Amino acid sequence: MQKNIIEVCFTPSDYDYFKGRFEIVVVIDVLRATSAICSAIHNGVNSVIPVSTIEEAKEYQDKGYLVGAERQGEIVEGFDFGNSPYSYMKPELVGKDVVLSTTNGTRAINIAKEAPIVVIGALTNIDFLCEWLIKQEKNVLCLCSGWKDKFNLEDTICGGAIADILIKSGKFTSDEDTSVGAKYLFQGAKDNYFGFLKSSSHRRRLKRLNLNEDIKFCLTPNQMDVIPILRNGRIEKLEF
Ligand code: 3SL
Repeated sequence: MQKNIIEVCFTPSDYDYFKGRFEIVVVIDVLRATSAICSAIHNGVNSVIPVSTIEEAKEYQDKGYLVGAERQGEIVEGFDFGNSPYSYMKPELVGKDVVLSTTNGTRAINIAKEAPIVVIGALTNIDFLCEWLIKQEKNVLCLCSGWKDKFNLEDTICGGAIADILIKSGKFTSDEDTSVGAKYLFQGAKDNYFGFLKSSSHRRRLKRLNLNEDIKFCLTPNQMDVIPILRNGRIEKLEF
């Protein structure tokens, strides 16, 4: 039996080295963009429109959309909310199309948007997502959003976890050292993500901003059976 490929790309700036070989790209920004998007879609937001720049976000706001915008971990002044998963659990957002711009996550989604299938991955939906990925019988790339084109631990660990689960299914294999390294990091972190990531740069950054509850939420696996998928520039719920 021919196995499918699963690889991990550490940063958006490395994406050019991988792109074109994978039918499915899983974009990951554990802290916090893709965790927030999973929350939004799981809690009934109709769609999330990911935009890369504050200017685009502003244009949508002028058209009357609800818009979340985050830079450096903080809500950008003048916008409705930022990037906390809790902001997207509100009854008033149910059924709405919401726009989101974040430092790295929405940018990574837009970098991957030409791939045949783009889905959103986080620890919060990991098992459900992997179960679906295994059934697709397609090559999968985990694109880590990183931090400003640099490597980060939390996205890499999540990519390593996805690679580990897919390879253990017997239907996938990987070849790149990025994927091997991501799996090793996942192995070291899996019993205590919170402790393992204590000294990671973004965990420290969010802690300084008193966002510990967000961190705990984003590092708690399997809270939602949802797969957000990008279609025509909008992220919506994949229905089965
Ligand atoms: O970089 C991003 O897209 C964000 O997830 C960063 S933050 O967690 O909102 O600070």
